[in-house]
Amino acid sequence: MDFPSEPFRIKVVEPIRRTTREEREKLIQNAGNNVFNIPADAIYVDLLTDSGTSAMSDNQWAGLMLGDESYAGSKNYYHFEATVRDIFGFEHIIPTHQGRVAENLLFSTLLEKGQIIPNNIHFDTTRANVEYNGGQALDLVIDEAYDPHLEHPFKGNMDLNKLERLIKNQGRHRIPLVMMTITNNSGGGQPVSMQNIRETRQLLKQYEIPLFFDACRFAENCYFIKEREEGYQDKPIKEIAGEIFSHGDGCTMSAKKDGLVNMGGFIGLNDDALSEQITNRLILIEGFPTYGGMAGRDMEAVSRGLQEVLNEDYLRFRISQVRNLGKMLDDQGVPILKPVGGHAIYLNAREFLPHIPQHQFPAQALTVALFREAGIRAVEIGGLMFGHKDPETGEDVFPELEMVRLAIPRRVYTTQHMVYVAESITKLYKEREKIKGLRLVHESPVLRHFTARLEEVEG
Ligand code: P71
Repeated sequence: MDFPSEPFRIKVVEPIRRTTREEREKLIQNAGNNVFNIPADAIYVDLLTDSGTSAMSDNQWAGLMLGDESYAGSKNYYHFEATVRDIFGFEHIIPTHQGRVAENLLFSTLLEKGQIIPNNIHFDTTRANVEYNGGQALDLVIDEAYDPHLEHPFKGNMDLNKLERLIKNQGRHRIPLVMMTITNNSGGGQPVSMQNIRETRQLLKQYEIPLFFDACRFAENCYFIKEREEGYQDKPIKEIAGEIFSHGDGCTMSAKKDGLVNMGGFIGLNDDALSEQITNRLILIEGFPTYGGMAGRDMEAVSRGLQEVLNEDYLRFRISQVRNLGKMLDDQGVPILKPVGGHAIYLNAREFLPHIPQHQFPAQALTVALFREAGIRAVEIGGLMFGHKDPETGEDVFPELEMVRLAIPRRVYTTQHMVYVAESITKLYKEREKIKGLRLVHESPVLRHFTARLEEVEG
């Protein structure tokens, strides 16, 4: 197994606490069997998200001290703008405090009611921003993405036949832009190939439809291209990134992922008129154009983080750490989504807990068991997150997949932590029939998984 060791050493430590099983029983009881309600300091290994949870480098921390908090024209903005332009190549760089604001600004400015935004798979906040602005968010990823057992090197690819059919049926005026999420988070952190990006670009060019990237995990996507796509083995990551974005008209980015920071984001784009419109709205809802929603020091940390994330030793370690956790689980027969993506492992809860019917939330039951047994926090991506009542029949509708996502924060946990996670899950798998299903006792009308309360079903 390719097991590159950490390309960093530890200068500052943050203690994490082991709780007793008794404590965890009480905590999960009080939390209504919902891990969102557990105080973070009672978690041993927190795999809830890889977003905003990165460890910054000494270089980034040093950058914070150089924060220029001038309202207008902060020197950190110019550094940020130059760095983003250097990597992404876009003419206009509009800072925002996180990704969803970039999406909000883009779609509230450009989308007209009844228009369609295709994507490989929209992330939740992208979909919500499209729909809130009266648009329709369509997922056009290749069919292979929906088979959790199928090994495919670029499961995030856009299905070009579906896209062309859509454009022909709807006409190009109903599609103000096409998005591509790299890597495709909602499909398991799967990469998109350069060939697919190029072909999508060529197709859209014929119809004069702009292409935008949701670039949150762009560096991880570049690493997969380097590893898996013919002709890229000897190219530096930055060059691969440059090629990707040269095919686009713009991007939205949550720097909380591959920006290696705890808060930050931006829009990059080439269209002067659109940039001006977005900037006017930015001033209304986020801030002056040279800071968006960020402090000067935050922009400095993003600039430095974006340079560090291109480092190949870092990316090799990062991608391997996630992959090796997957391998340790797979070797023990634990059912996971394959191939392993860039930022997370997904446990297949239906196969893990075949004795729990879907209406008893097997993925949530597994999430709860993981905390109770090992103090590990994951997130349910299944019936609790996506299930709903059909408005016409009143019947429960459940999603195809019941998954538990273990998202790995960047540069935070050591290999030994990953061994702990793998061993804990393997132990749980061996005793899986002891895990019981759950029943909802409280739910809110929207985004119920954040606040839901559940109880164990007896027997
Ligand atoms: C993740 C997140 C963070 C998250 C956001 C909302 C609910 C639960 C968790 C955020 C993304 C993302 C992609 C592809 C845009 C955003 C929003 N992901 N696009 O996976 O993955 O960025 O959080 O900075 O607003 O845990 P933002």
